[in-house]
Amino acid sequence: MHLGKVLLSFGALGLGALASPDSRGSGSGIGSSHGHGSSGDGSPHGSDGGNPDPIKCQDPPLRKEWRQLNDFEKAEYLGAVHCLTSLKPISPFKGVVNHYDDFQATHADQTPYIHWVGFFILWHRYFVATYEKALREECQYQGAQPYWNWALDASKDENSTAIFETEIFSKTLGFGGNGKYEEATAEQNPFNLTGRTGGGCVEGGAFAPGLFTRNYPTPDCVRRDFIPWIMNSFAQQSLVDHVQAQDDYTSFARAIENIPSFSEPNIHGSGHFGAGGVLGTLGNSAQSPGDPLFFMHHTNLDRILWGWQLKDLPTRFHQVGGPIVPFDYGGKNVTLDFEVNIGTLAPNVTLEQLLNPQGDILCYGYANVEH
Ligand SMILES: [Cu+2]
Repeated sequence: MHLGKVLLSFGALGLGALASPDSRGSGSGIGSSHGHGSSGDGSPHGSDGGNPDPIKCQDPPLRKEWRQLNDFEKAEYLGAVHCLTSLKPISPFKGVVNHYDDFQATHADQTPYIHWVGFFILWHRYFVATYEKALREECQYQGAQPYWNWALDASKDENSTAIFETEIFSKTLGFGGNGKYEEATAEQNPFNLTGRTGGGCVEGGAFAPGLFTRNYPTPDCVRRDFIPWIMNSFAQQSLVDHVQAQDDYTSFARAIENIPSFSEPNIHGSGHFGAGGVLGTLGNSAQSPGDPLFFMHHTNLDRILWGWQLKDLPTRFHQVGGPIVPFDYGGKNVTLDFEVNIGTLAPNVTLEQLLNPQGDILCYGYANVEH
């Protein structure tokens, strides 16, 4: 409960320190595009004349690595996530209590269709951007969605636990650490993963029991189940480099997910199974957004996509591929006009619209794609 007070006072400070008459970048961006056809929406420089087609994305928030944020910014972010849990739900799923739950339930609802498909990474780009928009527009968060670049922490020594000592897992101004060890049944651990160290409720941090509850599908704490060998081996920079060395979107999209097995590393699995393990929230493919760390992990994957796009923007603003149906690599491929939906969270958009983080739909950037 004390954390709430600290966050609140940081928040109050923020209004005075950060709000200025022209700091309304949040007014443009993905929100302003929802009123298709309405003109003059949200442009802070609407009357400068002469430009019949004003740029929609003004002052995009710039995403930073978690440890690039100062304590004030960290508290603002964690406070804004808490704020989402105080807002009414907008999705139709039974069990959702607040707006944070909407994100988890929407992901759970679509889990069978949005992984190991060509639009996996762009669906998640839209999902994270919509979460960022909610933080900014509904919770007065002034910053951008941060990310966790786990490659900075991955050790060559598989069994090292140093990665779990990194700042993001801080028990004071962070996401908290591991859960207490709990046995997993064979049914809970179908891949027979070894090296589990947790499984209980997250200890400390902003999302510990008493501070934060996930409600969907049934109320539970955020659970963590750190597995050092997965975290270290799946989060290596060499794997990121391999994914970013792919020549086209289709092979990029396939490389970032690799195969649904633990016999080969995949960077998407690093945060999910390194921090979520078997019993942790992040390790549950459907319910993983129930741990707020999900958004730090997926924003890093999005940064990796953006870094890859930057190597050839003229092509990579207009290229998609990969299966429509999971694993159907010989079947029908997605095209630029393929529509994705994130339920009631935001309107349907095409993959082409999602290729540009600063286009008609999305509005964000990265302060530094290298880190
Ligand atoms: Cu997902």
